[in-house]
Amino acid sequence: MIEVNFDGIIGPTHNYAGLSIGNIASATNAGDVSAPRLAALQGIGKMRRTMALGLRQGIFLPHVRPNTDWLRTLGFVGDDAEVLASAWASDRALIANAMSASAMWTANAGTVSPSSDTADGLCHISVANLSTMPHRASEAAQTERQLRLAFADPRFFRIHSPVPAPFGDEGAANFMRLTSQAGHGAVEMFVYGEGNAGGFPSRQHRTASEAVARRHGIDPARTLLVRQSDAAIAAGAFHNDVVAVSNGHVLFAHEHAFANPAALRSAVQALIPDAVMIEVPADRVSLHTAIRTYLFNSQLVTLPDGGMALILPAEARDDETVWMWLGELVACNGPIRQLEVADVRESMRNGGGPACLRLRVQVDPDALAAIDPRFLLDETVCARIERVIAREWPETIAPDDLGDPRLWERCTAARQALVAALGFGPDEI
Ligand code: SUG
Repeated sequence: MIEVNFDGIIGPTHNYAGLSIGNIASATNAGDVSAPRLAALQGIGKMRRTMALGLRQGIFLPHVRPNTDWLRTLGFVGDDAEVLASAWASDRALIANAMSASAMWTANAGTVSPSSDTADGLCHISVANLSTMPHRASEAAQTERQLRLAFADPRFFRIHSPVPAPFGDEGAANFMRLTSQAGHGAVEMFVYGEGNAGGFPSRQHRTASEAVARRHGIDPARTLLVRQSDAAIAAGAFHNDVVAVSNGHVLFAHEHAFANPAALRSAVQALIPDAVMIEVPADRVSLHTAIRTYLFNSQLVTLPDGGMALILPAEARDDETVWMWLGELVACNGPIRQLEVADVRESMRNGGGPACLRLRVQVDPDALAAIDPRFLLDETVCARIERVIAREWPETIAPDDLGDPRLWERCTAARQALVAALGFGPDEI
């Protein structure tokens, strides 16, 4: 199987509106001036890094923003400019929601079960409903459109519409998968939360996780439902991928990521006896530091030579305790051999690290050939995207700019330029 990482291109409306309760970075940076052009170029820079490591890279496009269709469902009428002006006059928060670039975090686009795990041998993808936050819930329709376009071939792929609200489903950010090196198969782990923790909502509901596993046709004997610890949610781990990441036979997690880590360990060992579980103890890296630096929101990837690398946010390198721990990790001759640092600070400031920005899809060569090639990246396409971003994306967005008709027009035109540059028709995506 070949793993393709599909990153969301960071859209021209990237801004700091503080929309996500329980996401400490989003709350802390609310009201700051954002830098959409820099943000998007940082995102492309990370994609270039993964390609340079010999990995396959894909893209998803920014959604239509401002999202006038969504505002129309709230009763605003007229042409786009009228809809936006009346929404701004009525409730600025609605415009903040309609301008959010949050579709960039494609780890929340959907949950992917590769064909080797499913009863019918197809790769199943469930679109996430993201029902907990309004700005994220409005993503599902456009996400579904892109997924159905990219993975249209029914010989290999099956796309499922979102699980109905209010069963919150946040996609692959709360999903992990382990595979045995010694041929013991795979295990899919669905991580959910219960109720409120420290005043923050748990966004992934157990019912939604169970529904996704059922729809994908995963063998119940190889499915684990894992409860996230309340302590992690209360400390700001609004998604499991803020405190844990898996790849191949390796699970890398914070000591306090799960409600019952001992039970998880023995369940994994029973199914994947050669699994390696690397747990970072709280007395080396506190939960608070792990969440501030996004140590675990790194991409754990298998390199072409079989070794594993962690693609970490720069914030993890900038913290002495985290960097020291990582130095020991790579020195100990375990499966993780290489550290790669990616600067995605603009995304980080809204709570999105390297792992949030990508959706992993594992495919065999035939299924890879069946993916719409416009969603796959190479150096030439990268350069083309960078030129569009450099020319069209706003340099900055301050909170009051969100009500400026010139910004609305500019962002609409910027996305249209990207859509055309990538070979999509104006209404195709
Ligand atoms: O849903 N931030 C996103 C960050 C998502 C990170 N994804 C993963 N962990 N996989 C969220 O909280 C902030 C938007 C704002 O405040 O304007 C935001 O939506």
